[in-house]
Amino acid sequence: GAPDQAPAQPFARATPVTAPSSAAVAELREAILAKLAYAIGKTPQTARERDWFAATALALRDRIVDACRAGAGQVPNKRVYYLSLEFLIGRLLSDAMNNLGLVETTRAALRDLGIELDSVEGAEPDAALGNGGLGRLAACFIESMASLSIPAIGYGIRYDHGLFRQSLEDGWQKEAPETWLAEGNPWEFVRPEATYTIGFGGHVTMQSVSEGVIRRQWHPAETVRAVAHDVPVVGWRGRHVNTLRLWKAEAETPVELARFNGGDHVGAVAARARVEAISRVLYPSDSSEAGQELRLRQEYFFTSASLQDLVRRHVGERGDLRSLPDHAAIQLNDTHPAIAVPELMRLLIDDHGLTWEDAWHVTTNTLGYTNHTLLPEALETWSVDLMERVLPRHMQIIYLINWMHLEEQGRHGRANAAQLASVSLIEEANGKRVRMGHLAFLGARRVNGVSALHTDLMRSTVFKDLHALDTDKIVNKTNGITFRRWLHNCNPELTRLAVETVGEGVLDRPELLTGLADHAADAGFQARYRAMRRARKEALAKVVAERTGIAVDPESLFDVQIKRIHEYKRQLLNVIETVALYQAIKAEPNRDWTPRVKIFGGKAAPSYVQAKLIIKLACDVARVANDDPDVAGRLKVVFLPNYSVSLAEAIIPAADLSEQISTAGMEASGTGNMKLALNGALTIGTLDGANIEIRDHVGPDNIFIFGLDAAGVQARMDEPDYAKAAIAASPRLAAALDLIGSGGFSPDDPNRFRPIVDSLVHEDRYLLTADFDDYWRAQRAVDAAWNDPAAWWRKAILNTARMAWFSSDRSMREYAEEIWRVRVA
Ligand code: T68
Repeated sequence: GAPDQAPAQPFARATPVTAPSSAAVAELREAILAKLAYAIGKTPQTARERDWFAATALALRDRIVDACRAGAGQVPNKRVYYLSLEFLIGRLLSDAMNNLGLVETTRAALRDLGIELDSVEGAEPDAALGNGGLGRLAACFIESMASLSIPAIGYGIRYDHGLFRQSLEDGWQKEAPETWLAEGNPWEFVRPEATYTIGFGGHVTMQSVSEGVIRRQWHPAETVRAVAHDVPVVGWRGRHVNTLRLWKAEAETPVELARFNGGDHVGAVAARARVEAISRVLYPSDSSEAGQELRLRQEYFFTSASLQDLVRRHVGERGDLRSLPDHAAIQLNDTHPAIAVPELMRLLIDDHGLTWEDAWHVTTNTLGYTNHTLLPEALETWSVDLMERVLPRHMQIIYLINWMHLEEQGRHGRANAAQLASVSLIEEANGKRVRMGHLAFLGARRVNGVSALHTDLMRSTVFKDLHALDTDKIVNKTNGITFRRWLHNCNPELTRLAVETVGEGVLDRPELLTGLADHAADAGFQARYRAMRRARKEALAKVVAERTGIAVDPESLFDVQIKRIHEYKRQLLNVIETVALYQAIKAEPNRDWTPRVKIFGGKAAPSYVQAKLIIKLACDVARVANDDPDVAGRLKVVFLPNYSVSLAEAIIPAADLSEQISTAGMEASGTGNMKLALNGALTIGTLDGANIEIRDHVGPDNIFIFGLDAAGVQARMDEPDYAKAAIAASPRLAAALDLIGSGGFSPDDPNRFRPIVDSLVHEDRYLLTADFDDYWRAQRAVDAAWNDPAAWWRKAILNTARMAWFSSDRSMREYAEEIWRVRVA
């Protein structure tokens, strides 16, 4: 397989239940052989796994094109355009095979050729064009829209290098470039005819065209071409195909020939390197400010290309741009494409001659904005100086939008200075900056949060004053996950069990999973459910051994925390509890401890020093605990390097316990929480994000909730010295912190983890100390529950049975009805 990627699914798929016809197998086999010969230029004797993958992907792509052509010709009444700087799509082969109903056909066709499907699947690199939840959500949504036959185009950037490859050197995170395109991408179609010019910098001229009408024209100093690369996305049962259109930046002039001929070989391509840097690498920072000029250029680049593309399509199909809101819904995934507000205004007014009023009506009836965070450090702002330099015409439009917006406040008698300052697009506190969240809010018809709690907090905190101006604008759209990938493909055994128990209809209608609840207490059914989990744990144990050299026992409870490393997600709370457990076991080695394997996975932003130190701590604790004979057989700690979508597919079906322990009010939703609960892991979690809705669905007896709620967090933060008080009140926490702070896990550098302990004692912004004792209590409740297997597996089955609502099909239906106003069949 590709280096550092998860092995492919080692089990037979659940669908279709019937064996493929030999004619279909022969036809696909010949198609794959033809691709291998004529598109790859290899023979079966010279082909590597990667070549077989490419040939298989190309053969399947033909089938997708056929499915696409079946529906071609009609112009849909309305299209959804989903603009996202990130699409964390992972591998596509199993998606394509499964949705086309060709898994077993492909397996048999390859087997005829002496090739195993699993190894072909393992040769596909992950498309890691995203950081974490936000990018993965976009990938789930694009698949669900295709499955629901919602006509949609996803727009993003075709990064040469996706999220960095993480390795651990002596426990320290090291980053290396990710190279998913090194051997080409068989899924994509290059569309040079869909190329647009994107400008940067320069100046704006004014020209009086008639009495009172002034035309402004932007004259950029620099331009770059955006070239479309299309990846077809086939929906469930091949009914519908949508497009993911990713833009690549190309210089207008590949080489300055005179300079090159004059001997300046590097200078001759310097300008090219500068503009093509726009689509070179994905920014690796999540939920924190990137704040670089290149990032602003990326945002404008893909937003402008996408809007030019959809405007051209609308003009071609309908003529008049004033009808755009009837035929297009544009969704902004976070504020990264928020520059769409002034860019659409500019295109409509400057390029297409609409009046300001008409353009504003079109804009505010076409755009929707999804917010994914309320953390102050993650709210995007750009300095006015930078915006004026890079996008001078857009800055003029933003000022005019703001002026009209503030004028209107005055007319409604809401003109007090504090109110105006809070709703203004310009933040004046530390140098003038444009608030991109406010800009997106004003430009959108609907603004949504991603869980019930998060949406409530939007209304009561960051967007409080804007919300008061239009109380219908903010709506909730709780996140979802695509069950095709996160149940059917990644857990074929559980899927087969579900199909055999409640019927094949469950593949189309996840609500039928509720039928499993009738069998939750049945010993025979529990045995089959446990066998599924056992098989997946054995497979994961192999991966762990290969990647880390650590031997883990599949009999143990697999306790999993997989997500980006961030202080608010509180991996540190989990590590400290691990230390306390280690101390407790050593103190009383003969108690009946529940054997546990703590599994961590996740990347830290390369510049996030504290997050990297937390990874190092987890690895140091792992080394000490895993070598200590006193805790052998009771506690193992694993940090799996290079967490990715494909690794998640291997971990999630093998998890017994899902750690969702963010400080209440800080995790907008979470989506890994949904994937793990669907696969039957029990959640230990706070009342944060979608955990609350998960509890409501699975039932409070089938989840382990602990800690302060969002209101409790707010109140506690106002208490003086809350952390010192909590540590003083908890001998267990104090002892764990002492051991960490005094070098118990870092004898080579006893002060290594002082900064971690100090940050808890003196500040503890994420309330670890406040929640520690209740977390410990909840973990011991988990131990007790594990020791009653019949009760444990009943809870696990009830989790699977009751998670259907968290399908991204449900999310997409809600967006379609309430935000986009498109009909879903
Ligand atoms: C996540 N956000 C939320 N951001 O943290 C998570 N940010 O609660 C939620 O479930 C998920 O979005 C989907 O709604 C992110 O993943 C980023 O990755 C990100 C990337 C760049 C800049 C800022």
